[in-house]
Amino acid sequence: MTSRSQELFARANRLIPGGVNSPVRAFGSVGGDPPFIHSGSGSRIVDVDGNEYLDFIGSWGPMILGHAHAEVLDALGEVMGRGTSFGAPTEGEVRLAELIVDAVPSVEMVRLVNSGTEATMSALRLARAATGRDRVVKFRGGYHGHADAFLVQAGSGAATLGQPSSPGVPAGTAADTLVAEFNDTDGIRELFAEMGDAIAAVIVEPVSGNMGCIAPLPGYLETLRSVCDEFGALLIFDEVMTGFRVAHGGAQAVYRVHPDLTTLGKVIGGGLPVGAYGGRRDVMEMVAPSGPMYQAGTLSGNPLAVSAGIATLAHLAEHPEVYDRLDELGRHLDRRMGALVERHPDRLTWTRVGAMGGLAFAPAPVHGWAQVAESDQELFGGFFRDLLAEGIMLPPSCFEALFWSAAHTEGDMDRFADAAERSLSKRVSS
Ligand code: KE4
Repeated sequence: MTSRSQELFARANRLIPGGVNSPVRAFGSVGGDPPFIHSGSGSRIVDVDGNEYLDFIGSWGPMILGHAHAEVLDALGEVMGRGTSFGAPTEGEVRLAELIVDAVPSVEMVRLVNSGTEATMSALRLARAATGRDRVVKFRGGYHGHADAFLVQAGSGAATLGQPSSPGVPAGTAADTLVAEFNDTDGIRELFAEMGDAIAAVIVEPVSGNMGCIAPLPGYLETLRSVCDEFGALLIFDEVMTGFRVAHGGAQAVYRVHPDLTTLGKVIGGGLPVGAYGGRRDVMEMVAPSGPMYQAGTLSGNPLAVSAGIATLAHLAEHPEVYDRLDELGRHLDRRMGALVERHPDRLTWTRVGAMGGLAFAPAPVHGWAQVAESDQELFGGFFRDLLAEGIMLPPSCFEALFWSAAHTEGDMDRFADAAERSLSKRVSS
């Protein structure tokens, strides 16, 4: 019997490349057809055939309060009755900017855009404008959205396609993108010694969430800060994923290293399309119309989108205990995943920072792409399908992180861990 999802996927494939509007959703690296989702509530999503899933994608990070949170829905309802977009400044944009500036330690001024890609693309242009230099350093397996400059040795969906560098990126653009290894302090120092005077910026996910979940080694972020200071480059923390997720102030609050610019997305839109870039006032004032660096957007700061972001960030600001709860759930998962790794030490590694985690199908230690690239993708595919069959939706790629929300429970974590144990005991001879 063809399910409604399969019927929709067949229709979608005739109209939309790969049947999806973002590659990783197509289940390309895990096999099978993706269920089409009809609704979500709390930690659950339901597909168009009525199948319910315990959700660890959380829309790839935004749904930190859980799906269909009442305060977010109420905010949307209150705004949409007054119109959805004006192309003129609105009060909500100011409120969202205040919530971001109040929370993120290094952000003095912020510009709202529509996606994480727009945020990182704009931050890079700003760093180039501020320094008069062209080169940017990113890290193998780092993913910063799909702007040309970043699709060089990228992580996330680009990695699953086995082509971390995309066709269509001009050679000249790729030549200005230098690729280093995450957590390799000697490597970054050597790179700067060789060409530091030509480097406009280093862009880094302070916790790498697009090649699983990889934490910075002690002192690593401080090294990035010091080499940028020594050579006059800007340090950009891409906190699109970690912002408001690993802590209210993001990874920069956890590791106490302040970048010059920060990019944000996901949680700050509460599930609607909002991105942002911000940081030092002297740098941000170069952005048009206050300065010469041009960046614009028809729907930037859209009143409907910012209302969901305001509701989400206001809730997080008013209820700091949410982060204690997210961490409590994470510690519960640490205990269960730790026991799993102990049973299969040569096959698995578990890492968690705040409310994001990653089960790498590679032996510890996993500090960067070199180890992640050795992941057993076939084993992950079977593991993913086993859990899906038990009604647990993981991110459909071994190069992604898991996300949970304040709506998840210890029971949800146990359900995931129990299913993981069953799958691995079936698939891995210990
Ligand atoms: P968007 O353009 O997708 O809003 O944001 C791009 C981006 C930038 N920086 C970081 C650190 C990110 O993780 C992302 C997007 N993350 C992926 C998931 N790993 C989005 C999922 C998808 O591409 O469908």
